[in-house]
Amino acid sequence: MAGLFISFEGGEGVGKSTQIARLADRLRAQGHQVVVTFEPGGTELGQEVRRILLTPGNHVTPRSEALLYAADRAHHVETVIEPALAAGQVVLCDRYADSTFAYQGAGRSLDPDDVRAVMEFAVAGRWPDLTVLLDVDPRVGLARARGGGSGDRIEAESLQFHDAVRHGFLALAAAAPERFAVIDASGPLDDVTALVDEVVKGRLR
Ligand code: Z5A
Repeated sequence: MAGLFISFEGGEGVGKSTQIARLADRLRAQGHQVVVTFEPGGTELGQEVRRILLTPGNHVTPRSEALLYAADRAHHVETVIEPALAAGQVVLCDRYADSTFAYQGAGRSLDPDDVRAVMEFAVAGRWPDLTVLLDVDPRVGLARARGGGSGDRIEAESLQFHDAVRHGFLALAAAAPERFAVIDASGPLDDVTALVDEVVKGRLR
């Protein structure tokens, strides 16, 4: 029995965690077994990597940043995602490899071929069945995510960086329309939830 792997992507404050929690409740009520997880930090090892990656003031070079996200992901895929899928569960993952393409590739301007090579190694063939891209102007998303604070090491990047990340995500979606569903997440929470419901319904077995 094969499970279903759904990743949620987008810039800061687009509403991924909120929508994942709502979707998990709905799927469980329908009788599905659901695993909710996230990157970076979905494992004990990943929590240590997350602290290095997101602590404000840490100096992390772009290539080492990409490799740290990849290390977190390789361990997460092998110890959390694959076992859940093998048990026939629905995995809802808050960020996955597309975040590295968008943030380290488009945002930090690393060579896309280098990022792809590292990602292929990290995910070991496991790509999501569906990627829900929640799209919002970074000005709106950052205001939601920061809630008045200055944010973590990545949130604190310039608006230009976050714009590049957004366009990176949209380019990924345009290149793989069979995997991506792009949702306008600028509206009220319930409207976004209805849109997420619609795309997920079509993929449930
Ligand atoms: N990163 C990377 O560079 N490379 C990688 O490979 C990976 C990640 C995997 C992880 O941060 C950071 O790592 C991230 C990218 C980078 N950048 N940063 N910083 P994180 O795990 O701490 O956080 P995040 O993934 O960026 O999520 P987030 O910013 O916390 O937001 P969210 O999960 O998308 O949104 P939310 O928590 O559901 O909602 C945020 C607030 O907005 C909350 O108060 C909601 O009630 C509100 N909200 C949500 N939706 C709406 C709507 N529709 N209307 C109004 N208000 C809303």
